[in-house]
Amino acid sequence: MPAQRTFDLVIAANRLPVDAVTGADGKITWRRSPGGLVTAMESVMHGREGAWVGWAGEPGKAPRAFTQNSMHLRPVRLDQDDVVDYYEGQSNDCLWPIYHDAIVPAKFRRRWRTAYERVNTRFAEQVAKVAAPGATVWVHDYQLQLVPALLRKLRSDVRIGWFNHIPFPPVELFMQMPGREGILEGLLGADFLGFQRKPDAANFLRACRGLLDVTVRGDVVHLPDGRSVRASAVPISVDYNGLRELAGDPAVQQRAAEIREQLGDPKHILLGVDRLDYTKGLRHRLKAYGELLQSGDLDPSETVFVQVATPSRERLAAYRELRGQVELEVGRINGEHSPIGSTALTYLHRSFPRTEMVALFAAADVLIVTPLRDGMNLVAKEYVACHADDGAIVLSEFTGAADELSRAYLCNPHDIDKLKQTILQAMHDPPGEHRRRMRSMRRTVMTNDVQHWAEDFLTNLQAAPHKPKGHR
Ligand code: ADQ
Repeated sequence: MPAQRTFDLVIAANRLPVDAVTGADGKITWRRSPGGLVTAMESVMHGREGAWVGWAGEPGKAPRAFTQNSMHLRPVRLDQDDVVDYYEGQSNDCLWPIYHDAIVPAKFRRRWRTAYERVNTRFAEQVAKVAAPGATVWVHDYQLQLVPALLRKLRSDVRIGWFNHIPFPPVELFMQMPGREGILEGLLGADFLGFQRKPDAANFLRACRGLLDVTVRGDVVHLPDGRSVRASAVPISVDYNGLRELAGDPAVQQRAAEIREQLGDPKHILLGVDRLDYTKGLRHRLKAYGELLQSGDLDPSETVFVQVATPSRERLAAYRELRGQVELEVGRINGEHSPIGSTALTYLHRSFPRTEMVALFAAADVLIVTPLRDGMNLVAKEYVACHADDGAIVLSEFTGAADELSRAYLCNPHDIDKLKQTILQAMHDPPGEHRRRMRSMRRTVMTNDVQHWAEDFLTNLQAAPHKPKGHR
């Protein structure tokens, strides 16, 4: 048997960065998934031997390992039971709601926890096989919180970092979770833990102090075995240059003009882009828009609202229910307010190619982002990258993005009256005000782009448990 190839940098994430495409002849090829994470990883992989360990997206036997764009991709097997219990159950019906303020109640099942441990062990074993001596391992997100400690047991020589793409909950909520200490201990197998916002890191440190026999000093957890783990904020961002280039492409600009025309050349285009998830505040947004039409503050012959709602987790009851509620409300708004021959609200429940998304961003006058809780929200940063001096963002205070994009029109989506006022202000402020706000936000996204984020994370990981020199 040939010796196993090993790599200096290993990424572990629930999903591989590629999607399987079955051709007419039944042959499977792999297409790079769109999105910032893949771009960021490509930039840090540059000139390094890198591997990515993750699920290929279909239950059953895992495809063989393969290389794509000089990255070694190693699929992890998930059986149907694993998909139901580890992925849909523990990850998305327990951890996801607890980590998002319990907007819907979390469910706790012992079977799900067992599956979570089983699948995390499988990930750790695969990483241990492909990591070179002394390799850097970067584990992603809430699905893999046990991997750091499991991996450390197998490979004490590697340097382990973990990044949480979603919020980390306040300790009062975190405490509800059966097996809560196990999660903290799992994470503390890492050398460095990265969070989207400072309050997320603070919540994690508080949970460690309250629930474990450890000492916490500043942002470092000191363990009884002498190891120390640092937890800090490293906010994720978008591929600013890539998006700018696309937005400047004449074909994309032409498409943006076409979109405006197809929408009837309205005075104002409002846009929402979200996964259809209860954390994103879609119902609050639709309520505000419906009331603005009802009161006559918005005229549907002058204003249209485009809501892109990407299908998401449709096997879970909470998501099916939300879809029903949203679609009922869309129908009601259009039934009551659409002029003959056009719609007050264009609802698009599907995925779009990157170029179409950029054209939509470019065409929209106001982006409306109203999550009740969101780790970061990349859509807001993407919109900034796609606009030169025009445009405006209504942005929920409960997103990670609000920390950096403080010149957006910030709002509390629970306060429908204020949300309505904020939408109107964002629409009607003079161009000079839009320009000042967008310029300031553009500078922020340009300097803190996704490549910067990835480098920042790895610098923190190398220096841990110390702060890198000259670091904030
Ligand atoms: P998400 O909850 O998925 O991410 P977000 O950050 O907004 O949320 O990213 C969504 C991405 O999907 C964006 O790049 C967007 O352009 C794209 N997208 C959305 N709808 C689409 C459609 N219909 N067609 C094509 N593309 C579409 C999680 C956390 C966030 C955190 C990110 C990254 O919940 O808080 O910002 O990870 O860490």
